[in-house]
Amino acid sequence: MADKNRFLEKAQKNMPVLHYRDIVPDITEFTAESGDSILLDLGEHAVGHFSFSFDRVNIFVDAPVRLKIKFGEDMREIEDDFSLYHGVLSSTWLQEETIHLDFPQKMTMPRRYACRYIKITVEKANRLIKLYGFSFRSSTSADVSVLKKADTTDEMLGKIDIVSTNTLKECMQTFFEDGPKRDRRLWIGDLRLEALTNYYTFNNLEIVRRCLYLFAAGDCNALGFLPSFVYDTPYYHSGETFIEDYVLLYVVTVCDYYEHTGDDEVLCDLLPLCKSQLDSFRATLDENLITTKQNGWFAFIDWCPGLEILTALQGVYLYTLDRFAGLLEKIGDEDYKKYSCFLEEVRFSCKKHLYNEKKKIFVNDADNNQLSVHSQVWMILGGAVDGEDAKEILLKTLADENAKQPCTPYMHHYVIEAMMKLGMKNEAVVYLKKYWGGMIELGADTFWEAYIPDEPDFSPYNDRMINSLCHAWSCTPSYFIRKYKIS
Ligand code: RAM
Repeated sequence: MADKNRFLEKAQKNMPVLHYRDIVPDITEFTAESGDSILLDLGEHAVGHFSFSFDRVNIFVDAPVRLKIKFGEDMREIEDDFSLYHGVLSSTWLQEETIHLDFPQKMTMPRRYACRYIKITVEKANRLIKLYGFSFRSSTSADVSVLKKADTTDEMLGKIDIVSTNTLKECMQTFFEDGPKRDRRLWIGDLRLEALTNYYTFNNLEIVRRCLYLFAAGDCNALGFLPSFVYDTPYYHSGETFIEDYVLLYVVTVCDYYEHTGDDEVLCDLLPLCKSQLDSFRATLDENLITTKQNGWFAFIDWCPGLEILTALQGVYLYTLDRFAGLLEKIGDEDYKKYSCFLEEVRFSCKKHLYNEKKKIFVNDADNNQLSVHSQVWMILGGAVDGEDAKEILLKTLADENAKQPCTPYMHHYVIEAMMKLGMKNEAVVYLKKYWGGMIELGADTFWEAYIPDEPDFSPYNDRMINSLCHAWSCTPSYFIRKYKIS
């Protein structure tokens, strides 16, 4: 409890400042009667509060006016009929309001929205009315004045970089949100990728520290694992979901932060927690040092339907052990021997139990012999295979129609990370341009939560309408472009 409070205090101390900007659409005034509608285009994706004024034209309003106001991250969302929504997440995320205005007034809508387009329909007005003074007050904790243009002459990469940094900017509020439309909370997997990209763009260190402490203050489950998300609005609440790979990636996020900042105070605060996460994970291993399915919680890896995750999860574990042992060695912590030894043992057992010698690929019984890009990528990142063998495995699986392929920018990030690790910079650039460039071709202002090029209606939640079109984990092209000096 003492630690929890101390961490929450530190999180509070690192509250980032929000920067506000008023965006005024081109249309200034709209005269309307029942049934009329107007479409406002902010010209960019924005997160914030919408306001407008309403008055009579000649005869006084006579009776309350009913407006339907819809906010869309893209035009498809504006055109969608939300009454047909049949997804698994709550329809209350869909951004549409019906409001009644009793008399002429300035209306500032109380809820925050994420949108580029706003459609106002006058559902019922007994007299001619006018709507005017449209304004959208946007917010972000990203300081855009520090952002430098990416050093690239490639037109598509330039566009991708702008859309990536916009995506990150929109998700940077008082903490790193996963998506400003939905779920509007702090998830570990998203945090890691946002923080990485932030180091190379806005470099706001406060927000990273704040997020690390918000998790450190979380309530662990019976096995000692951190929650995989926390809420912080309007007050702090530790999430009830526990995701195995996210627990590990928290440790990686601490390693990334220390690598970037050398901040001993934060490291000293969080080191015991990192050790406990790895130690708790170790308790899930069987006699062959392979992780086992846990009751009541799961691994995420990707939103790929029917994906078997065990090999990939084991790879995330290797990757984390590797990064953590490296960190401990660097700071002279004696425990580094323990984690490095363990890393070697687990790597060895992965090769023995998860690798198929005949097929020369990671396919095994533990994953019902399912072939996936995910397993190969994480085993490569975990160092279970290296060099030419690893390249071959990766390229072969990416080209295999029968293999499970990534469905989200989140997993595509790790494909590129694996390519970079193997020195496949050229392949990585082609891959990045093709995937993220595909969203650009489809008109993306910000990058999406899920995208499968040949399946425009793909949704992890059974209905595309609920997908987030500005999603934190898709912002990493800017990280790759800047870190690897892709020009
Ligand atoms: C969804 C969100 C979030 C992700 C989790 C696993 O709710 O898209 O970004 O981290 O899933």
